[in-house]
Amino acid sequence: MKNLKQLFLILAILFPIGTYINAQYKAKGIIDKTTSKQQETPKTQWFQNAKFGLFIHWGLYSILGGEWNGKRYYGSSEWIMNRAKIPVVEYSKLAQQFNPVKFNAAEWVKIAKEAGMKYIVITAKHHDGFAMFDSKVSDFNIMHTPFHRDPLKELSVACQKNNIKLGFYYSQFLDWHEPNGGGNDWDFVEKNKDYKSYYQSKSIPQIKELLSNYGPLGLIWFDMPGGLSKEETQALIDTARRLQPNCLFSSRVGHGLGDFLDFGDSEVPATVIKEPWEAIFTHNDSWGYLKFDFNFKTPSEIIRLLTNIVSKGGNLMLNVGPKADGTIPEESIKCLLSVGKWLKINGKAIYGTTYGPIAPQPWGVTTLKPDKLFLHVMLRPKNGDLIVPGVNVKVKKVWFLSNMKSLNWKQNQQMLKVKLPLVLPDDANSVIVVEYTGKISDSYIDAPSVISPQFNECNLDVIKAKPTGNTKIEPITYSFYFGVWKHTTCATMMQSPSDSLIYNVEFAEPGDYKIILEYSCPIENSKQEGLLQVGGQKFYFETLSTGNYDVSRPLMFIQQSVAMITVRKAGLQTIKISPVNEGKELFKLRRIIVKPVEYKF
Ligand code: H79
Repeated sequence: MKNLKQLFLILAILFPIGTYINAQYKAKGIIDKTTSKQQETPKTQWFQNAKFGLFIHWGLYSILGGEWNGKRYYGSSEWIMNRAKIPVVEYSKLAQQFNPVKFNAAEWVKIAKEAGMKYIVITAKHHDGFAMFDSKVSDFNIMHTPFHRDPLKELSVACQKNNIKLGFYYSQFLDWHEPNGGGNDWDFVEKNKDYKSYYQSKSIPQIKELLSNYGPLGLIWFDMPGGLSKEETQALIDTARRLQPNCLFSSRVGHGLGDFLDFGDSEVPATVIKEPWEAIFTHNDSWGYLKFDFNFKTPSEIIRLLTNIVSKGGNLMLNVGPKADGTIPEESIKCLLSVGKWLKINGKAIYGTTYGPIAPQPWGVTTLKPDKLFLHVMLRPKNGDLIVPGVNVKVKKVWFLSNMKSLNWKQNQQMLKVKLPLVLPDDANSVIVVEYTGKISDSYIDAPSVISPQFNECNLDVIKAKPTGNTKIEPITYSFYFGVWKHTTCATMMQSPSDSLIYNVEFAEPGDYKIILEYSCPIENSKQEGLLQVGGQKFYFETLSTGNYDVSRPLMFIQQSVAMITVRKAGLQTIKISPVNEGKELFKLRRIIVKPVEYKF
């Protein structure tokens, strides 16, 4: 029963997202919805230009930091009440301890601003039901703590002063504190619950308070829909719109409604998306403060994550989990400020741009403004020749954004070659500006992946391949720690020799290359035979097991080297993968890695 309920919840949140992406992948391999929505709804304009926001998970769970009765709960710390099945009476007592005396709204906003973030979204009420604001609807709120201040009010003042948009996270259905709220089956009996009455008596009135008492809001970040029909959800949105017509609502309001798309937690869709969207990531693994979670991303990782998201047309909202004393973990502050330093220099290539019109290259990705193409160089080709295909406009000038230094370049039809210096200005991402005249088209966005010996390895994500037979290319979600989701896109369902995956690739230079498959394969599917074909050569291999996965065990990947080839002529080539025999799913293939092999004779 418990497992069933878990499954239901997972499906509730993941299915609509998965189906949405799948349908789009099938359509074209790229998500290409009309851009007219942007013109019809210019109220999303600020959001689409903003690119980088700060997410803050802060609540009573921050006091526990993942520890209850001496036990450490690894995973998302804001779920501790659910995980440890803490009774409402016990959990409510935490309110008597909540006193974040070091909280300083101006300081938080200053950090966000210096990080180059344009909006802040903070948890007004998470699933534990505790309101982090002055609520007349329920006493289970921050005014009934020793702190006795409204941090959301203080943040709204600081944000307005600093021209930062403010948004509130509000969990509209789950509420472990309330007999009629979703999710708490350890204090309350599920079948006795009246979700509608919960919406009427707490959820909707609190949303109204948030929209009425904190000045103009950028957005409400709804999470975990449930309990309402499409019509009822629309009615909720209409009510909210009457209070603040310009406030945006996240797609997790449910039923495909909302003003911008959010995918899964920590998910970046595999392709460009042309309508407003946002990826949410947390700085370490947990959303709320977790004492023993030190898996913080480095500034360089954040810069690259942000760049990749922006090159697909989206925003990154990066989360931090402040402690119960009101301070943001030092690791997060240092990282945010470093990213901000990079953005101060390179922000022109991020803010106000649109998705990159050129297929991702081994060196990096692109973003675009009407007269400028930005090359985000994350890896330097060994010979210093940066090759940019698909430049179907007239190039005027090429220079480094960081130091304005002009670069030597040549354009041969649609191929631009830029000569790079020996050392790039920035290890994480050196931005090159290509000034052009004309109108660049994105005809090269789906171009074949380039394999070049100028890079130690070239990644061929499966999204770039064509599935045949029953092969599917689909996003896969799995759990890392409890409540910590990971997402990837894999080729699946390859069960017979006619289910194949075909890559069109372009070898930039002749040479020798090693081909590696990165895949996941449960024990019972392992030891099946697969075949990789390239340039008329056949390479057989047997699959290895990476273990089974489920809601509590992560999907693991292995890299298996299966082929060694000699490419005699630069140009297009196909790589085909298929099962040798009829059987179970061969594997879940995430990508092919091609490594140049250098022989010294
Ligand atoms: O606020 C953060 C998370 O707490 C929240 N979204 C981000 C921004 C979130 N709430 N729920 N979920 C994400 C997805 C929950 C999935 C579940 Fe489960 C699957 C709930 C029950 C089954 C994870 C796995 C939690 C318990 C088992």
